[in-house]
Amino acid sequence: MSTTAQSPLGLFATDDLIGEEDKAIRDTVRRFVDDRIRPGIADWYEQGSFPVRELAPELGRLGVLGMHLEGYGCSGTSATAYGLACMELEAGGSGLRSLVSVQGSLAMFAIWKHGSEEQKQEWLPRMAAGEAIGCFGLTEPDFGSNPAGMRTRAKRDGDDWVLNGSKMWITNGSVADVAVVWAQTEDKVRGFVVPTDTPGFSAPEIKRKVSLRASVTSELVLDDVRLPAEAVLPEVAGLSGPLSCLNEARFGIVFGALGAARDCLETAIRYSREREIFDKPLAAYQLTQAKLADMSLELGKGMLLALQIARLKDEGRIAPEQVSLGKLNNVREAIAIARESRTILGAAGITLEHPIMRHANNLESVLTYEGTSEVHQLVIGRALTGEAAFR
Ligand code: TGC
Ligand code: FAD
Repeated sequence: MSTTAQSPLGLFATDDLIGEEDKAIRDTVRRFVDDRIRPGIADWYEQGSFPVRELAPELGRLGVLGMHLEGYGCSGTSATAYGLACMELEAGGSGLRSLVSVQGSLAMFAIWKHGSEEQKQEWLPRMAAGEAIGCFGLTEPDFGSNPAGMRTRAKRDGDDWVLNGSKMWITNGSVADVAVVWAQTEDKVRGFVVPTDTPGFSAPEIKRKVSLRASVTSELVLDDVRLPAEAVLPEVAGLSGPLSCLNEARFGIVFGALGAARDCLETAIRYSREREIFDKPLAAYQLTQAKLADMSLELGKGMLLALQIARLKDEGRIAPEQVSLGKLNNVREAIAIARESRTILGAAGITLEHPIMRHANNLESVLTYEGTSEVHQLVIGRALTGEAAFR
């Protein structure tokens, strides 16, 4: 007997936990992704290109750039709305969510939280509108998980600062107008607002990626980059500066990864109902249903976790290790869902005709950036035991 099919998240009734305003924002972002991203994403992925300059003003008009920040042209939405928007963006592609995360949660947040009033006035309204693109340079070739070891140096020369060093794997680097660069000074790590047309700054693009192909990833080279005294972010010194920004971006990924997973699972369900194997739909076999049931469980549990983390964030009482719980679980489960969904499509699953393999490959980057799974396990381990086991 066949009955009406429900969506995986419909089964969990998670919409009941979301306010009307947040749902309306989510639905608007979903429509944008359907109209503007889905038609082109497979080609962009295949070509290894992403029209960041073209998309940024459209994302600005959509209101998602720095959407959870207050003032300076930002929308000032709830954290929940921001998370839900990330989910819809990543259902289109992790590269799209990355663009929005790096712009809003890393580059804009760094200036919004730690910048001077002049820095905020100069950059935030244009960045919220997508007229200026930002990037965030923390990782270096030899220091990813351990940014405390960074070699990029900022030295005083009179009133000026002079920066030397390099950053690696920087999203939006080659297309950015402004880079927030973290550098070691005589005493502490400080953040610098670097216009990318400053002499000595260059950002060669990293090619031959097989993950996040529809996303710009770059090296940043700082060769005697001279900046005025006002370029430093005045409100923070020490590693807590960049790490505070990572909390924001990691929060978006807690939801974002579920968007990619949902897209894979919905594709697998649709395909299994259409594909006839041994004279009946693939969906009518118990083995298929076991896979679909298990994947739906993980998607729904991930969503409940994400909504709880968003609730804590909206109430202003979220701790970094709680964000780690969500990032670790939801990215890990999203990859598992992508791989299992692919099996349901058989050979058809390996092409760009379907989004699954693209999502699966992208999620490998998502597992690594914004803190690897191992880093998040260690953050949670420290919270549980009181022992820091990073070193
Ligand atoms: P540790 O001694 O633990 O802390 C140093 C200082 O930072 C403070 N802190 C935090 N502050 C805010 N938020 C957090 N999550 C924080 N974690 C630590 C801490 O209180 C301390 O402050 P203070 O005032 O006492 O100095 O630092 P550690 O050197 O032992 O490192 C800890 C560790 C390993 C967890 C940290 O280094 C880490 O998270 N590593 C991973 C690096 C990472 O995630 N990089 C991401 C780069 S950006 C990116 O990937 C963008 S991808 C594009 C996209 O998002 O789409
Ligand atoms: P490593 O730190 O060398 O880690 C290698 C392995 O060792 C990992 O499995 C790791 O978990 C493990 N490991 C590390 N420490 C421990 C330990 N204590 N115990 C056990 N295992 C450990 N960075 C930015 O600053 N800005 C960006 O915009 C940005 N965008 C990115 C975009 C993409 C597509 C990618 C792939 C990366 C991006 N990154 C960015 C960099 C990203 O944050 C780093 O790749 C990440 O932090 C891991 O650093 P790493 O690659 O050097 O790996």
